Amino acid sequence: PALRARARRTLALTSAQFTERRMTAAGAPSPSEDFVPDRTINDAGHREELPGRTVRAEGAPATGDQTADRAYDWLGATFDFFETAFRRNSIDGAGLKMVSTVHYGDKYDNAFWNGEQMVYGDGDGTVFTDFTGPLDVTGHELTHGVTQYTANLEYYGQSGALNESMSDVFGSLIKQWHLAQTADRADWLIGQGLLAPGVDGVALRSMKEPGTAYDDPRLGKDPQPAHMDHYVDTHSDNGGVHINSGIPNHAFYLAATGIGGNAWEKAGRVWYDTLTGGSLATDVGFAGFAVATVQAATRLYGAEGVETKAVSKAWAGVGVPL
Ligand code: ASN
Ligand code: ZN
Repeated sequence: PALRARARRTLALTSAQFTERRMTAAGAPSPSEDFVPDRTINDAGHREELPGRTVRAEGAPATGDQTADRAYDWLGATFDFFETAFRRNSIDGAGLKMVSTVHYGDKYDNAFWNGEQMVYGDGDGTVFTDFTGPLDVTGHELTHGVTQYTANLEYYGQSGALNESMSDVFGSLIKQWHLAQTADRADWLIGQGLLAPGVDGVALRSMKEPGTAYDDPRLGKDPQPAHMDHYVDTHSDNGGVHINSGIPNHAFYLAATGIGGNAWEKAGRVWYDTLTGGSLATDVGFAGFAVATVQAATRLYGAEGVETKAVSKAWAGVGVPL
């Protein structure tokens, strides 16, 4: 634990972040203790049974299985991100144990949050590689947990697409934070490195240019719209949750790049406050969510703040009315 705390100190708040923290948390006692993750990595041994056999508990040495050890490291990075950026203590904000199962199923082509834990397939090796590979995939799945404990966005239609978008937004922010990339330098891809060699594509999704991540006979073409003019009305995929998430994803990209700097500091704070602030209905649509982000930005930066204006402009840019 001592080693771990020291290591995490190297990612301590910048003085600007610290000042902002003190201002936003004025009156509240300044937190004196670090939060500590409690991770468990299980191995399903290529069967579809959960939770599988525990191969690494918190603080235990590396297993030697790159997949299990990556899952452990990416859970740690995601935990550290939520702590550092938003002073959130784990998925539920109250130190929830983080459980993951790796080697789930036979050539299983997905990763998911099942309401209690994260689960990773190995990929079939021809279309997808190991789902523990990209940090933002872990960030995406873990953020489904954060959403479940906060706005609990219903997983259908627009609220479902917002649920998906929250996972992409914070998944991307975790990667940007880990790489110390500003909004203009980030690739804004989700799952870069997950497509196997030979697949015609760069990632699962692009927040910068939704609809351009892949175009391959085995996968089809990336179906994501970047604007309400191209909203996809469908009953499949829970009413297009992984499709229409391109619209709020692109709105976040526009807000973050419009503001500039580190995306997690301002745009990320606005989205985080919106997600966790308790004002959203579980079946909120894009328009209701957009209004809530402008309200959150107004509380943080004022109605005339450049940040608030960038948020409003971002929603206009994807055709969502305020
Ligand atoms: N990887 C997908 C996701 O988290 C799995 C799913 O659709 N349940 O959205
Ligand atoms: Zn998801």
